[in-house]
Formats: sequence, structure tokens, C-alpha cells
Amino acid sequence: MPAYDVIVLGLGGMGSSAAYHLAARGQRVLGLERFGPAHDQGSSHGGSRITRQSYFEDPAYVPLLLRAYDLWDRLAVDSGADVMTLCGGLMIGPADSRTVAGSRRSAERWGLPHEMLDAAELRRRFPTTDPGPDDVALFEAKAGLVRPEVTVAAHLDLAARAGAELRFGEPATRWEASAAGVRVTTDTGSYTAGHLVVAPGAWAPRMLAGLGVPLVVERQVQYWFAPRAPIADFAPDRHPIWIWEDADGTQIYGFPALDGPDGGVKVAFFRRGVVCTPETIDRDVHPAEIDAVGAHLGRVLPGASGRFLRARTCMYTNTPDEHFVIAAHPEHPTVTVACGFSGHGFKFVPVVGEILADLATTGRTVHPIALFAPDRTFGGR
Ligand code: PYC
Repeated sequence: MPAYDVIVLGLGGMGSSAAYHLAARGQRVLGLERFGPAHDQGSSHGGSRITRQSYFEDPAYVPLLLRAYDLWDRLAVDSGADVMTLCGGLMIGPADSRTVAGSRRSAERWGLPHEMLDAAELRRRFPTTDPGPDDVALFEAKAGLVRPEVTVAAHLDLAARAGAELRFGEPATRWEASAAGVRVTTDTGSYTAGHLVVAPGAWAPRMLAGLGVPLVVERQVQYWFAPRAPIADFAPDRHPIWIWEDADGTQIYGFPALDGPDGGVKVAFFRRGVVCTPETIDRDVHPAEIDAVGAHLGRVLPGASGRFLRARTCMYTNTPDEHFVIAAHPEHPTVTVACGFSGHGFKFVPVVGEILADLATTGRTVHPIALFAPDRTFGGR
């Protein structure tokens, strides 16, 4: 008999959640992670990630978001950790932009509470914004932010308390699967289980090379600026998260000031990254990049773009259509895969963990995941 019921490879956002949901169901779980707990080398760090329900990417995500919100609430109670803040969210841009029209489509399709604001109303309600005459906004009170490091730590803690064995600083070098089960080899050990969940983040092109999904890893930069306007104007009780799309399709997004007067506001371009690998990523952030994001911020939220404070790199793992991959491995029924979260996955962490636990233990899930099949036809988005 294998030593474990399930091995989880990768204990970032998705893997830590899977480890927790599996252990909470009484599974004998081994979690393996190449770095330390809640590390800053992958895709789950930087203090904040956006959450929202009026999902411009596709209305098919909304049922998953509704379940994720229930699980975020439950995680907050079970862990006692401050994982989520619903400060509201603004999706801004031309009315026919992907950001605005797509969000509106999801809100209307699912009857989600939202308000449409024209440029004058946006400026009146949210005086930090400086919209152009053609900008409109969808405001969603249930949008906000989740905290990646706090969330990963909370799931790891709950998983360990439920009996999971978690091993850090132990990268997997190889996995093998058969109908009887799986074997994972690391630099220091070899482990067997009935099932394997592979949630490798930016290591997916290597760890899931046989999957046949054309994944591209991108370097992304998160920046923090000290607002020129009073910091209180940017506090989460006054300021929403925002995503702002230009006429040319460029999306920039930002957060309220989370860490008091010295923390500043975080801002980033959405998907304007340089292709990289975890080994080749340039972790330095260069003056031209800081100038470009600062200038763009100054156009849309002029009071926010004061002194540059700091920047951190992270990685997206993109699929061509920017939809996730969550499924049984097409060639190995004893392996479940989760990858390609394309820069918008973190808000789904609790429900993805639940889905991975469903697939690993029963081979099916009640959640709608047809959009995430690895053998779909990959056009662009
Ligand atoms: O995860 O929703 C998201 C997001 C939007 C912009 C950047 N991340």
C-alpha cells in the first residue's frame, strides 16, 4: 500500500489549498514545495490580489466565484487570519472595452449587484480618478482584495493541523504514474501515493511537459508609490481596487493603501510581461519600467503617483486563451493538474483546492470546469 493517499506537488496558492481540502477530508497527504512556506519566488506574493465577481474574462467563472466567496469566509473563520477585504472595485474604460463590457455581461447574466457610472459620476463618487470623456465604470461593492501570503500560510497551517505532512525546500525532480498509483522523486527522497496533484505554478512547463498545453511564463512587476494626495483618500474604507483599460486595450490596476502611511499604493500593468522561466527571470526592476507605470498612473489617478517606493517581480503562467487548466491528466488518471492561471487565479484559490480534492478523491466535481480542459482547442482570447 502506498505511504500516502495523495501527494501535492507545489504548495503555493493552489497546492496549499488542495493540501488543506484533502487533509480535511481525512486523506493521508504529503505536500512537497521547493521553497519555504508562503515564499516570494513564484506567483503568490506581493501582499494583495484582486477579487471580483462581475468577471470580464467569461461569465462561466461566476459560479466558481460565488463558491470561492463562501470558502473565503470560511477560511477567515477557521484560520482567524485576515485573508480578504471587500473594499469595492471599479472596472473602468470605454463602454465597449473588455474590462467594462465583459464585467457588465457577467453582472447582467448572473444578476450580480453593480452600478454603471459615467465619467462625471465616476469623478464625483471617486475623486481620485481622472476619467476621459469616453470612460465609464462598473462599480461592484463585492469586489476587493485577498492576501496571498496570509492565505497560503493559513491553508498550510490548517492542512498541517488536519494531519498533512508538508515538506519544504524539497523540489521534485521527477514524477511517474501508473494505474496503481504515483511515485515522486526529490533530491532527498522517493514517495508513493495513490494519487498526485500537480500545482507547480511557473514550473508547469517543466513539471507538466507531457500535458500538451502551450504555457508561457511571464515576468510581471508590482510597484508601490507614495500618493501625493493624503494617504487617507486611499485607505481601503474609502478607496476600491480598480482595473482601468485604455482605448488601446492596455490594462493597469491598483489597490488601496494597505500598510498605513508608509506602505503606499500598489499598481501594476496587467499582462504586459516579458517571457521568462523561473531560472531566467530578471528580478531587478529598471528605471524605464518605473517611469512608464508612474506616468500611466499619473494620468488615471493623479494623486496616487507620488514618490516611487519599491517594486517586486512575480510570474504569470499563461495559456493562449487565458483560461485555467484544471483536470485529470489526460494520460494519467491517477494525476490531477492545476496550472495556467494566467495572472487572474488567486481569487479562486479556495474553490480550486476544493475542486482538486474532488478530482483526486472521486474523479469528478460538481463545479463547472469544462472551460479548463487541457485538451481544448487553444485559440487566442
Ligand atoms: O486577478 O482579477 C485579477 C487581476 C486583475 C488585474 C490583475 N489581476
